Amino acid sequence: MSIAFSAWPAELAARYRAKGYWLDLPMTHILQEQMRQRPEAPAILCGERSFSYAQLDTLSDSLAAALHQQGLRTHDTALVQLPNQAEFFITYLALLKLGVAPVNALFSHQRLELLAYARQIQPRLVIGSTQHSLFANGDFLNELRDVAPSLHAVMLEASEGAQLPASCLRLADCLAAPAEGYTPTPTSADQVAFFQLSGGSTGTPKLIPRTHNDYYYSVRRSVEICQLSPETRFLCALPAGHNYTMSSPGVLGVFVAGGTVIMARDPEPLNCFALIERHQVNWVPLVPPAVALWLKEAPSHRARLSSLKVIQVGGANFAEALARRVPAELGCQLQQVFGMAEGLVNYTRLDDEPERIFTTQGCPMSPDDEIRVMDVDGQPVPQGQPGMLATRGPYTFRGYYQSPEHNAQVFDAEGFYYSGDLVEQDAQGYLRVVGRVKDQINRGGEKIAAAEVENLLLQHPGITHAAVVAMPDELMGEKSCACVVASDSALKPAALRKYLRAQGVAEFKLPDRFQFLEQLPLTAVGKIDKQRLRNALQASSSEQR
Ligand code: AMP
Ligand code: DBH
Repeated sequence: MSIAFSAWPAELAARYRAKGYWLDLPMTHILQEQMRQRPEAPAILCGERSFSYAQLDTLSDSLAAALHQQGLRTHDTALVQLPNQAEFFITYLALLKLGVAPVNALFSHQRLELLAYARQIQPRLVIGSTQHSLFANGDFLNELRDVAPSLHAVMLEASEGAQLPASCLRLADCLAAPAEGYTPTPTSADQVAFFQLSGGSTGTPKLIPRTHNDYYYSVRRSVEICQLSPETRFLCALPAGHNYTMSSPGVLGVFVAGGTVIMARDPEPLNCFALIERHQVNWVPLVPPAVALWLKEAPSHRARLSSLKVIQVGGANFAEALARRVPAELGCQLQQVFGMAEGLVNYTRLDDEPERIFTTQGCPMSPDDEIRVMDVDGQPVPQGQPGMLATRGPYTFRGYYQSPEHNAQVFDAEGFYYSGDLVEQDAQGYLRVVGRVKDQINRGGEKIAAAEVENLLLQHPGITHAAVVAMPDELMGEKSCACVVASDSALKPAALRKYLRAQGVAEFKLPDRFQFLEQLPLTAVGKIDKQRLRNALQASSSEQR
């Protein structure tokens, strides 16, 4: 049975088809096209290994065939957690061919995140890496099998001949298996191709069903705007599964254009500079803190960066002062990107005036992206005034997976999604992100749902109240502070961090600071007054300067 999701109303779907946005082709078409146009061109460079498009096709066929032999079928789901390596994309393509919809967990995710995803999708397959502590032995697999009993497991080995947990296949063996006669069976183009991850603002991490039609359109339109070509040499240094890295225009955009992706394990500048020089990289997406680090290191390495044409920056608020330094100090163009895994992506255009590029986060990529900027009473604000962003369009989702209550809160009756961002829109349609109403911390592009961390803290017997809020940070933009009322006066931050780690939450969600208080300030209606907490933290951080 196909995966249930909130589809677009027929009238809008018809419009998106009529305008050529939705092609009714599964995303496996991307690889088919390159097999026709340039099978021998290099698609991925990963360490000392190089993979042509033809090799991506063969390897993903092999993996799909091996998984089919294990009993996996169209409309099944999978939980995938792989590091930034070619195998991530080979696996993604194999699962598209097989019609198995994955959740691509970030490599930084831990036990709680993976279990939350597994509970929601009931996967029949997990693909992990023994490099990750969760899969270093079989304990976590057993735990996953309690949630999803008919689970097959495939592991990427950290090193050749490494010990695998019991009852796992080796990914390397699956990739080496012959796949003669294998015929792909992707899900149909109007069905779920995979799940994206939401940054979230609730207790449980939410999943975003993305269909072939909507996602493939978002990638093709991004390729047009970003003018990718077979000459594109793209550095993949942000987490590969992130929506930005994958689709804006992302690695999939490079595959659509027939260019080359160079894998980096993370955005650390010196390693990236070496890759840029060695492989003549000309395009790289980054988050703001990475740009700050690159700007710091660049002066002594300018010559190594001479191939760069465009640095994209998105994921979190990018200070105008830093934006202005990019062209002069990194020697390339800046593109600002404001996107979300839920859909809507805004870009500054490559031929925009520099002022526009430095001071806005771009405008919607599709002519059929509908944008409303609303006040708290549900009325549109005058142009140029800040308000809540609401949007719908040909690649913006219509509901989180299995979350009717949350969906009722973030969608209006016309199907507009309220992203929780405060924006201003100018007369040309360009957006500036000026704030946020969702209860989230944006730690340099990594999103933390306050409620998720608060729930974990409140499970500690020594904590009576907890409120997690953002505090300003020079490098990360924001860091997280947990304001807690403790019944145990001997409780220390180190013990609380250890407690959270033991619960199995991703490291980036651990509060950067703990503030012990006698009581939490309350609003008139008796809710925790987070604004007052934030103001107090802001005041104390500026005192420290
Ligand atoms: P996610 O839900 O994890 O996909 O994160 C999307 C959110 O990241 C958006 O709703 C914004 O809050 C934030 N974001 C993305 N790009 C930018 C940007 N260029 N400037 C400010 N915030 C951004
Ligand atoms: O932060 C994001 O989620 C994001 C940023 C830029 C995104 O999803 C995107 C571009 O597609």
